[in-house]
Amino acid sequence: MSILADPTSTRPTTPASDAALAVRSWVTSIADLTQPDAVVWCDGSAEERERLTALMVESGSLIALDPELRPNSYLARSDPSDVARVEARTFICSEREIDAGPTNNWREPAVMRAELRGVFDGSMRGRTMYVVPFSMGPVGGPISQAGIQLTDSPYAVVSMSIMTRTGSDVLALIDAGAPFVPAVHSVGAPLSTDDAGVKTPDVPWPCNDLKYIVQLPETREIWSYGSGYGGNALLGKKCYALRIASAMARDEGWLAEHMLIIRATSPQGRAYHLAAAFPSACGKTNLAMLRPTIPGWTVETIGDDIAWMRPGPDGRLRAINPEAGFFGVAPGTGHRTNPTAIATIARDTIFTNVALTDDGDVWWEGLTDEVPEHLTDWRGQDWTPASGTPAAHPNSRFTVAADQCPTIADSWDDPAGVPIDAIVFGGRRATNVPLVAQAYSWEHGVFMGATISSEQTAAAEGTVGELRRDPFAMLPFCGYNMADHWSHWLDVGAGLTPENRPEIFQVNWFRKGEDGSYLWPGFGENSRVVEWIVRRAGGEKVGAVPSPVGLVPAPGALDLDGLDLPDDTVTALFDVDPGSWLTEADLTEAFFERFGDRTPAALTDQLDDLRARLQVWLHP
Ligand code: SAT
Ligand code: MN
Repeated sequence: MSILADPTSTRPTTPASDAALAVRSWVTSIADLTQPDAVVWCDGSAEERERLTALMVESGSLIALDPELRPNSYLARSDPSDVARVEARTFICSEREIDAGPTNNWREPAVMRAELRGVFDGSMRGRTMYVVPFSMGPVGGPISQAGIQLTDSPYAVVSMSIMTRTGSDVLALIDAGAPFVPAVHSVGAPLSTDDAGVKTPDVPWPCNDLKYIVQLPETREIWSYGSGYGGNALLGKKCYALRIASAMARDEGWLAEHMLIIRATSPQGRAYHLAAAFPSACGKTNLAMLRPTIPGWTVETIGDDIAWMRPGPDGRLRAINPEAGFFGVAPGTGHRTNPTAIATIARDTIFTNVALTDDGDVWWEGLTDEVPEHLTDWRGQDWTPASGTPAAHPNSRFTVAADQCPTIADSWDDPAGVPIDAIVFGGRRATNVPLVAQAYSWEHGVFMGATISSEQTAAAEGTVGELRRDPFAMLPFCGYNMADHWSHWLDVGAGLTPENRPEIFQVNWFRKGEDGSYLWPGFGENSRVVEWIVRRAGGEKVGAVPSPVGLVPAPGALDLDGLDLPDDTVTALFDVDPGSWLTEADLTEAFFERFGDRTPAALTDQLDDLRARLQVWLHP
């Protein structure tokens, strides 16, 4: 096999620079290791996407949906064993274990490299290796970064072309010397050839029971083996934009975060930008596509999953969405809960592991109130409402270009990013955490981010049981020691002047009353909270009063017009029970102790301050 002899190669045969030669020799070395039949350099064009899509339809990897109902859209069904990220097989391989920290799986780089050599040896035999140059963020932008994914999965190529900016312009940048992250991906299912030269038939979704999702943060490398799915295979997303980028950001003074970005514009025409981190299943995509219920406000989408933030030339923290598409969870996305998402996926969308309707469209639980009489479920089997199993896999997804979103902001792909006014941390808490609170300081805000949690047990009765901690909503995504991530946040804040430093807030849409029902209506009504947040962050005259856990809206400061919330519900939404919070403080202390002396003193000081405020609240 020779790269030069490959007839489909679009790569110039005479590299123009040392950088181009280095790229070529790296690609050759991986081809020598993995032994593909051919190497194809991808140019990111529409023709290329059509060609690969047609190839996958022909091979049975994609099912074309009815073009009248869902133009240019496809359904992929994964192997039933390959349906989600595999955290137990995700490794952070820093030289020293302490630098990966207690929340990551660590392996010594040399040991992991030897293991990877073994599994990648011949892993692409019988397949084509695609070379996919990609940019996270607008190509060549000041906050953007490049990568090259090598993969034997056409599904990964097409998905990467939706989720990132791919193609020849990125390769030109890399050839000119721009640094790039090398990312090698194989589904780990080589095709053998018999003595007569006949290849064993392929399956629609090749993968391997053995999986490796490996990040080497110090040498900025990604190796992924055995899975074709989502965050395991689309290496620009969690592997690069969070795990590798968080390590780059630590070294270079910026932030790579698991955050949505929105722009909220007031009736007076003032625009504010907000970045927000939530653990999964807390309505992140819904907030990114919020339809405000309060008159005169608009909310526009900039990103739904990842934010890269860097102090800009103007001294403000400027954020980009490094992705170019949405890889959203389908179940629960419906005409009632998120009509914007529904409009986004009306065409040109790849669906994975959703159900197929008899007329050639897609369906999942929560799409419509009415359940179809008959479907083909995500495994390809007949399904009726009596089947007793979900028709769509709970982690089934849509992959769609961001610019198809009707609420996408015109500034969403501004290479310079948008100036961030407010940073928000949320969790799913039935108790304790008020609907919204503003941090007293940047350090207090970092404390809020470091202690994000959801109740593990049924806590509706008003007890704080075990708290599942998900600091900064980065638990599976931080490419280095989580406690160092907190120190880094403290440093970034210290480097911003007070007038340029975003205000930090904590929200909780999920507080429950004594009867176990939600106190706050959520969804579009969250715009009321967004209004209070951005007006506070904008330094406008909107009231706040102190509580032990932060500044909460003064009576009347949160617009509740037309909501019909009883007074005692509003009181319950903001109730701070000192006894229960002191118990929570003990849990936080134990959590911080897991990180030993890496926990920054500023955060243990914040815990002391919180306890002191609670004592005053208890004994005024
Ligand atoms: O599979 S992804 O990592 O891309 C999405 C997710 O798990 O949140
Ligand atoms: Mn995510």
